[in-house]
Amino acid sequence: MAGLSSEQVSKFREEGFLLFEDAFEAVALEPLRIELTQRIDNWVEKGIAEGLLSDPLADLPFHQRLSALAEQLEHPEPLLGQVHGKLRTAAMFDILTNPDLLDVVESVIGPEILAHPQFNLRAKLPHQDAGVVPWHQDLGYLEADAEETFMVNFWIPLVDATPENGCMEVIAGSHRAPLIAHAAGMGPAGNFKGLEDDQLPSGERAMCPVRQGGVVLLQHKTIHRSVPNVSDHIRWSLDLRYSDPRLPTGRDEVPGFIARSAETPEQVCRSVEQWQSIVEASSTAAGA
Ligand SMILES: O=C(O)CCC(=O)C(=O)O
Repeated sequence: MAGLSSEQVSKFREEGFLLFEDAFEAVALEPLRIELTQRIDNWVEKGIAEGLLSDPLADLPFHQRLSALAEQLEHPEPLLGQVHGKLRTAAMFDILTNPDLLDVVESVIGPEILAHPQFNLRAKLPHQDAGVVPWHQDLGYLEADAEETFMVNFWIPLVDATPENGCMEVIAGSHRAPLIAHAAGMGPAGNFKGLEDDQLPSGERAMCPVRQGGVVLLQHKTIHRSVPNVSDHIRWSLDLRYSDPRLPTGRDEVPGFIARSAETPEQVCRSVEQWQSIVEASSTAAGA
């Protein structure tokens, strides 16, 4: 197991975040990019047939095509919705169970690992307020019973992330704060929960540019935000979380899946189909 060195684990525990370049092989992101391109192609084919679009812009690169397509559309939301949020697909499953990432988690919380139900794919379009996430703790988006659950949160760029294209910014040491009350209607578009300036603790504000294959590690009480994307391209990213399966996730209504376990290896989820059926079984049980 590679994972983090003991110095990196101490730094992560002490500062509440860690910038870790070359955490995994950047090529591992390629199947997801292919899957996303396929989803965009499928929607565009339908959009052209329905007269919503005229040009598929198929020659544009991954980091430019989606925003150029969105500009052609009167209502881009259905297209953007195809490549946003909680995609339970084969490529997403492969990233969530990437052994290099799980080794990082194991070096912090040990070998019992739940892929947490809260995860996101984000296409942060240039010059759009709606993608700018204000200062918050991830715990502010979860039930408070997860306050004592140590989470290892990965922020993973699918294109090199920079202050210009909207990378993450973190307040060092802010993970020592308790859960702070988050207000609705925050961020430049008023579409996120977040913290007011006078609620922010002092502490160094660290901008976190990171290349593909690198990650920003956060804890669930670490205060962080993403800055505006003022570049000419899309800042694609994933945010994934892991915790101990025996502890509350703060998302009781949606299950995660066991990604690694020394104690109960037979319970490890082995395929995207199994992941999908865990989620379906839980929503059927909730509706019963
Ligand atoms: O990717 C972003 O812009 C924000 C991500 C974030 O705040 C999070 O993962 O909690």
